[in-house]
Amino acid sequence: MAKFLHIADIHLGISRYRRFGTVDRTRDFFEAWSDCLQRYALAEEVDFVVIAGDFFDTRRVEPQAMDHAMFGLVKLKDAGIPVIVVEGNHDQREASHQFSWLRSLAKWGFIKLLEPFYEDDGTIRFDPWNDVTRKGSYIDIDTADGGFRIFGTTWYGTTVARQLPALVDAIQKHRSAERFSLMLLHTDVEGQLNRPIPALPVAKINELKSTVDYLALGHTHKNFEIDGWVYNPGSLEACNIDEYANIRGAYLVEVKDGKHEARLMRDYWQRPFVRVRFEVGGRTTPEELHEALFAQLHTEISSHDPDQEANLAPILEVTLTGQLGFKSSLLELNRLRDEIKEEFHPFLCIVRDLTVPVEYAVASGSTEHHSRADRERRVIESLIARDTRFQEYAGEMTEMMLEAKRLALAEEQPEKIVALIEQRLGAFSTKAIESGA
Ligand SMILES: [Mn+2]
Repeated sequence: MAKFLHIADIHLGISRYRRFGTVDRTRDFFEAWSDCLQRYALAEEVDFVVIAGDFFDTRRVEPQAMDHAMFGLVKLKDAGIPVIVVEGNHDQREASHQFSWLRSLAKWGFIKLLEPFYEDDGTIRFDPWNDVTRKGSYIDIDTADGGFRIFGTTWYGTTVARQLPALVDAIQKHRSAERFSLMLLHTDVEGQLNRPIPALPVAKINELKSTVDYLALGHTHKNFEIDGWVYNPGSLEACNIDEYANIRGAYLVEVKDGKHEARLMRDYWQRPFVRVRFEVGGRTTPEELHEALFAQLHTEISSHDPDQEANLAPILEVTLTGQLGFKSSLLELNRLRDEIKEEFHPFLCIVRDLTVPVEYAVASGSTEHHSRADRERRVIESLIARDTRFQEYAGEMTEMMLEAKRLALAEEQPEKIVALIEQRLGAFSTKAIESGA
């Protein structure tokens, strides 16, 4: 029986803006990567490891992130376990550059970076791995229990559906009936997301089915599996708070007589996460709220002993909901957070305020008759309308803010979001000038 490990979205060197505020979580991503390898690659003595994109969080890799990467790659090399990698959107080389850290790691013999090549007329070409140039689009791995042929791709973004037929053609030319075939692809898949961005339709993926035995996906930071041949493990660690709710892990895959069995392994180190919801309703003073909140925290969570291992300290997220019984300016969130930290010693404390201030009670109205999106729109619009400078454009500005939020959720570049806001604000001020305001 042959065995391999399929991981994706390791995000080593996670960049500052995703580090949960002031706390540096870079090391957490290293711990997850290192522990996962120890348990499921080295201890399991797999024949190879595949990484389906986003090994690094950024294409400009920081020294610390490279150090973290090499710690694992050296161990795998010493154990004779090949590592096959494709680029993701986070670590893709710049189009105008010949060099990338992934290419360098391939050149130095620590990974096999697979990528398609292109003829002068734009036709896609799959070349076999060349051990001298250390380049290739597909590679053969032979194990005591049969051979594998692994095909690599690159990040296509929203053009993936259009690129797929050419990829299918190119791969079909190199299919080997005797070998178990794997393809590595970094893409979102339709129906697996809860955000409105373009993704690859399942019908398109099925065009690969006759050529590929195991489609190893990356990109979506939650686990899913389609029809017993398409697998997405999810990110190894949570890149943001919302990902804690997702099931994520690493696939340990066994192959025998052309049949495979993939198991999602989740029992490796990850930063513990604790979520508490507190309903503020009815408390008419900050002191009352404080007392009730701490009473609830004491029943729901235990304090982390600061002398104990730091790796066990959780991220603690406290969400305040409901209608505030006093002015929102009296709710001192930073002080609340500091006091929770003092008392419970979490690794990081996040206080989310979803309360409706007493002075805006009208805006939310009878909440149960409206969808969440509806309420959000109404609350934002009424907040904007309170400022007489923007009153007239409250509707348009609300749309702009919701659009900016949507782009942020789709992980668009901050520059793009700023450009959108500038452009829309420009349109408002032009209108304001025309109307003599
Ligand atoms: Mn990713």
